[in-house]
Amino acid sequence: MKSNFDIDELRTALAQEARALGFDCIGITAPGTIERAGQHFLEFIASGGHGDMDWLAAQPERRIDPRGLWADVRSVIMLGVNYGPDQDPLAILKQRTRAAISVYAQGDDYHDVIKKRLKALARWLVAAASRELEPCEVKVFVDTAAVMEKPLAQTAGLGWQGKHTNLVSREFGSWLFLGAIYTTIDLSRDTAETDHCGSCQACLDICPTSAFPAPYKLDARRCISYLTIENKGPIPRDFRKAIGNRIYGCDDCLAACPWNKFAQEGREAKLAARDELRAPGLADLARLDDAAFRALFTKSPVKRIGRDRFLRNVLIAIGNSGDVALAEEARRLLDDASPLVRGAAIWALGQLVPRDEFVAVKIAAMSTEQDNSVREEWQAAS
Ligand code: B12
Ligand code: SF4
Repeated sequence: MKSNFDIDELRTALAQEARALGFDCIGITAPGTIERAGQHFLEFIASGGHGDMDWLAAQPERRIDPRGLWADVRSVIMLGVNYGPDQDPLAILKQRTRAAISVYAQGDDYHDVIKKRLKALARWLVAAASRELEPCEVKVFVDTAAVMEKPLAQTAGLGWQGKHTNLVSREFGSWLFLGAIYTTIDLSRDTAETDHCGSCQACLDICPTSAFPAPYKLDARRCISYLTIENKGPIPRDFRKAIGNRIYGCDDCLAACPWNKFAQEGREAKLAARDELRAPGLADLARLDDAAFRALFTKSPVKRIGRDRFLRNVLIAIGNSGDVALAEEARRLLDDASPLVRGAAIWALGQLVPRDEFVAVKIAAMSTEQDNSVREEWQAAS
């Protein structure tokens, strides 16, 4: 021991520093506290619930116990950033010619914003610990490695995993981004939070695609967040209508949670909704070329899916718009260079124009279409 500063004082100072850096909550847990969640994770992977997210299934030993990722970790510091919306996120779903982008993606990418803060806090910890107590090492994560952030946040006392599988906080409801710092120093632990869902199942009932086979279990393959963000191919036909105008992620189960009555608006300007992403018109989005797409979504997580997947999603929303005027956008995109976009344009057009008109377009297009997936889309649409 180098000074009178003890481990609890270090913890208190760490919490103050976290707050100053823009984190809204902090809790500390030990690496060996998520054994049951690890078991559930293995069951989830065995059932195939992760769909095409092979990265999620890879090296499970690293994910199910923090010591599998880093043998020297002694404490896990979990942090939350509130991104509570300033409007009802479900209101946009009624504006069918406009696009619904999920709350988390209307501002800057949280990975970038939070990672910078985690690094700053970790640097502070390394300096304070070695100055006052003993040297320590750190690693930071925000959805960037094999870390079970939600169960760790629960054992660190930040909230509990609700029936929609996300962490619910008494203070911030469903709207918390999570980040983690693993460290080699032994810090005092917080008490785990317990489940406060009770008999409520509002999140399960609202899900448009029935993605919950049971409370606390999500089949990611049915979740609109997966279908519009992670899924690289065409959107499976069974889910297209249910997607409505959601073009990037989904907030329905989060928004339905009654614990949101305690939620507050987020205080980080970088994560706040950009005006142009609150309710963009589908027609404008359908006209984005690659450069315009990149410009509109600079620093936004939406950029990650690229222009073609994005247009695929916009076309599904156009097909669901009920607005015949938008058929022109679909018709134009039948000639797009991307087969993914052409395939979604076929479906959209089929939803909006009369059958005889659609069949005439199909006959003309089939005479030149070379791509098998697009030809299949025409066939299925008849
Ligand atoms: C993969 C992933 C996804 C996938 C799968 C989602 C999922 N539920 O797993 C998809 C693409 C669908 C997704 C969507 C979303 N995601 Co996501 N995602 C992740 C990621 C990278 C890993 C999550 C994971 O480990 N999944 C694997 C499964 C097994 O975990 P699980 O569902 O939590 O499984 C638990 C339950 O099934 C339970 N369980 C199973 N059986 C049983 C039985 C009983 C009896 C009980 C009690 C429990 C139980 O135990 C399991 C382990 O805890 C994390 C970041 C990270 N590294 O942790 C972000 C993360 C979970 N996502 C996040 C967000 C914000 C979202 C979206 C809200 C985005 C959006 N608006 O579209 C949606 C929410 C959809 C939903 N209802 O979950 C945040 C959630 C923050 C929070 N407060 O919880 C995270 C933590 C990212 C972050 N750093 O902030 N996501
Ligand atoms: S994010 Fe939407 S689609 Fe996914 S589980 Fe929640 S309500 Fe269902």
